[in-house]
Amino acid sequence: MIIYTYPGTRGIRVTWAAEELGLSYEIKLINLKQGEHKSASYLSVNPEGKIPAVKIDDFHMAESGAILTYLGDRYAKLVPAAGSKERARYEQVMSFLLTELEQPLWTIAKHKFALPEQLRVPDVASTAAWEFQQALNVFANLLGDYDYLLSSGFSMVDIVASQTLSWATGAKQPINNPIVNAYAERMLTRDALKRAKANENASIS
Ligand SMILES: N[C@@H](CCC(=O)N[C@@H](CS)C(=O)NCC(=O)O)C(=O)O
Repeated sequence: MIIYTYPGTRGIRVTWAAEELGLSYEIKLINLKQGEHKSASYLSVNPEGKIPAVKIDDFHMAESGAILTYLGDRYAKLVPAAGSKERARYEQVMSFLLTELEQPLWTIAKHKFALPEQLRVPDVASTAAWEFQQALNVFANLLGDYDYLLSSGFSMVDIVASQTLSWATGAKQPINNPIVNAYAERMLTRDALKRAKANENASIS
């Protein structure tokens, strides 16, 4: 598998998942800072011009959540069986993470640095910060006082959730719930994530 990624992006979700699954993979660095994600060659990999993407066998795939679910299904690990009750919960949580918890953070980032300057509306930041806190309350209820988001144990949704919580911390959005903070700390100190980060960083030099 080839993983198209850049350190400090959602690409780490895929590299982390590959490490958890014990897959061998090659990292192809797409330098966001130099605009490589909009180059013709990368647009042929992911027409969205976004990171991450993967090449598996003879096809390309984009969208971090979808890639994680696909890999889990393909290797029958870290994703509950299709059609099961646990899979229903998995799908619900994954959609919530990508469309509710992450989106306010992405709005803040887009209007701070990701959009072309003339399209940025800095005033949306306070509304997005409020939306993030609303979603965080929902997240805390979903987690309850369990170790993982699924009763069956660590899964791909824990990767997306904890990477999103770490993004929030980096974006200075407060997380005042000790159970959520302890959960994030446990997930973000997993060995597979350490290896994934080291591999991504090594690919830069
Ligand atoms: N929904 C996509 C979002 C991908 C995305 O926006 N990635 C960012 C980096 S974290 C990116 O490539 N940004 C460049 C841009 O939007 O031009 C996913 O989860 O994979």
